Amino acid sequence: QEFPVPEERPQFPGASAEFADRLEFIQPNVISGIPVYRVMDRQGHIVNPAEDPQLPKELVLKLYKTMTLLNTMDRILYESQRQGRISFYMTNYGEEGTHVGSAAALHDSDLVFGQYREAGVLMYRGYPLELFMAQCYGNASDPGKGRQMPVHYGCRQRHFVTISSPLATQIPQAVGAAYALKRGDGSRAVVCYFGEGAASEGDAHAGFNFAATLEYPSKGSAGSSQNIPGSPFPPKPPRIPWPQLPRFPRRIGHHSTSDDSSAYRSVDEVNYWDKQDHPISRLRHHMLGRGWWDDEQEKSWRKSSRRMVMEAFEQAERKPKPNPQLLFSDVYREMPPHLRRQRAALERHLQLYGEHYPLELFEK
Ligand SMILES: Cc1ncc(C[n+]2csc(CCOP(=O)(O)OP(=O)(O)O)c2C)c(N)n1
Repeated sequence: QEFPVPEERPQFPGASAEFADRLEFIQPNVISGIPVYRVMDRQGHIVNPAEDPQLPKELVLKLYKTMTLLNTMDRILYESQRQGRISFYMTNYGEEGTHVGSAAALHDSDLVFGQYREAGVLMYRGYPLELFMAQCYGNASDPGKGRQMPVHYGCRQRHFVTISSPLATQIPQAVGAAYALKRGDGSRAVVCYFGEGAASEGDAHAGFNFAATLEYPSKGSAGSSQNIPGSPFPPKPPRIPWPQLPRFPRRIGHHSTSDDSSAYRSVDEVNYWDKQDHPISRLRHHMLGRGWWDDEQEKSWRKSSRRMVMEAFEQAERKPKPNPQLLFSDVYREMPPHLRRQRAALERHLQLYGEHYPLELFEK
């Protein structure tokens, strides 16, 4: 590809890769690095008109609003953790585009298996800010009743399987679910997200093998400090078998609130992605260029989205925590004797020593 200005050349600090403006299968022995497919340049222009998906304005606005809302929610919740209001948090910075882009390619009934950094997919499906916040605060409105770490969202109605911490377990699970769906009427697809770190787990290889040998329509999406979407999923109609699709966003935030990523990657690299090639700014340029957005709308959306996030945040802070007895429910249909004993022991303990705990903050 020719570049009119040097700044437009591919700049992937720490890696060499060319841009490609067509999607095609590659032979690993004939190329030096995997080219990066892109439709839009940094200024928001469509590079090859033949590849323009011609998305309608309403959809583009929804993509943009979801990405920026996610960004705002991340900032508030990250700060909440730093202030000791919640125990832990993981931001989605830099990966917003892959979340909404992949979510928009799916049917809302397609099943999602995430890693832990895909809140944008759930947000795109309309998961309310109040429930994101309730989960992170582990309050009485949290559907998981406070029994999971923050960011371990799940929503049955939105077909988003609850996040589990052990890396890569979602991969064989997603493949198993895809097999079940294939044996059914085949009308739904499964998408599975994982990071390149998770892809080193044995579970990932087991999952890939089953997906390949049982011939699922499957798409893989790994996300990370270098992300690849990987998942059993075909895109919206017509459904085409789509194997692993690597995507290359950059995780701009630290891995989690327990991490300082400057210990293992350069700050310059992260700044480059944040300041020069951010998916949000690229889409904003595109919308401005099309006359679909202006500075006034940007200002008012920033203000109103921040207000929405702050309202949900204040509401989550005010809510009590779930009743501690709920700690023991929902794992088994019938509570086994050892859990009954533990629950009774907790009750006795709180009767005797309850004054030493902030029980007034919990639901009775
Ligand atoms: C089986 C297992 N080992 C280790 C961990 C601790 N751990 C949590 S996230 C993580 C890094 C995963 O990296 P990657 O998949 O690239 O995703 P990223 O967080 O960079 O987006 C590790 C080692 C874990 N959760 N599970």
